[in-house]
Amino acid sequence: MRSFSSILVTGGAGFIGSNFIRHVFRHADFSGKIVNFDALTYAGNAESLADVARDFPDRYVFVHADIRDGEAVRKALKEHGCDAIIHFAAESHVDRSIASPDDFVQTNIVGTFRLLEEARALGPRLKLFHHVSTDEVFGSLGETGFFSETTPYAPHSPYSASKAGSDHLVRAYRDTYGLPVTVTNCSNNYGPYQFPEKLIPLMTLNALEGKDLPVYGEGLNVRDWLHVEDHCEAIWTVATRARLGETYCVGGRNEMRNIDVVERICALVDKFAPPLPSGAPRRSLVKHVTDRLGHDRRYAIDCSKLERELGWKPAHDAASGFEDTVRWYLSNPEWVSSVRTGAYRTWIERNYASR
Ligand code: NAD
Ligand code: TDX
Repeated sequence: MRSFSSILVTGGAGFIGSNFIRHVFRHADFSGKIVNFDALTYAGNAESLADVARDFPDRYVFVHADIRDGEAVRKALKEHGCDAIIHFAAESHVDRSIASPDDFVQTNIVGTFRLLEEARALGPRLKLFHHVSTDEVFGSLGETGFFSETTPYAPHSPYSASKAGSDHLVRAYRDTYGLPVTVTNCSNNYGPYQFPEKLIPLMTLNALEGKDLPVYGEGLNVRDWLHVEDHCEAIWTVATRARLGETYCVGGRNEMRNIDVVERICALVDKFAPPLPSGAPRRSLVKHVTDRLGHDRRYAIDCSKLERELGWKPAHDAASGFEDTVRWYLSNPEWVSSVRTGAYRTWIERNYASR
């Protein structure tokens, strides 16, 4: 088992990164330090880790900086004696990549390159560079079959193409310079602290507020939903136990059509929130809208390598996972309003100015 004394986590103020940092502090066998290195884009919310900052003041550090800034990366690695990097930072929303691909190329490809260069400069001090990637690099499935570690790359959106580029760079640094890398390619995550542009929090909050629920096309596209805590445990398992150089696919064995996800959310919001003024069930808010350009039809992951070799299994079932998630968004209006208004930027300055 690999152990680390100080981990640089990039993108730790985002959805999965913040859940990961909390998971490692609260549930993993880890006594070291975590340096959360995040540029706080619209998707980064340092408030998502307020409890961690409070409970682990000597072991949690926040660095407000950009992965494209090599000097800032170098300084953070040196100052905090990091011996591992776990790389989440990315532009992550497919629709934004279609409207405006520039930042995706800059952060996901150029930013990953910059980080790899700084990782390489650490030499033997670096025990691990773990790269967090997506199943979208494999393209789209038909009615049957699954993505696995041997599926050829065929990305369709600027987002997935930029993630594919970053995956190739990471593996090139392994093959060329012997960088100690591991990679995970994961399916759609759900859970607390997800920015409400993604399907599940967007539909939950729109349903709560009686707004339209914009389902792309017929809503028949399929995603394989994985609870974010199961993903975090998978990353920790791979980071600490996988053979260096390996890739693992991570999925929830939980395929659902988008329309069924939205209807499930509507039923849960009807159950836990006050009724709409009209008394109509929330599913009446569903509005079929123009389809996403190049919309991948189906994603599904065969995660048997991870199950077989490292004994990981998703612990959350969809029924309770979806219910807990919807209830979390209904019970955290302050978090929702802070990510929507950008108030967290004031919060970070207030809370971290002196660190
Ligand atoms: P997110 O958009 O919620 O968070 C991204 C974080 O990265 C934010 O805190 C943002 O401030 C930070 N960031 C962006 N650009 C940066 C830069 N140039 N320098 C430093 N920080 C920067 O994303 P997420 O959903 O948490 O995804 C995390 C990772 O997991 C990404 O690499 C994504 O591709 C991958 N992934 C996500 C999913 C999913 O369902 N959300 C599934 C598979 C893989
Ligand atoms: O308003 C919407 N209406 C809708 O029908 C939105 C936001 C989405 N959708 C559909 C598009 C997808 O088929 O729902 C599905 C899920 O959409 P997103 O939440 O945008 O996720 P997706 O595009 O599948 O990508 C996600 O999973 C893989 C993450 O955003 C990526 O970062 C990750 O790599």
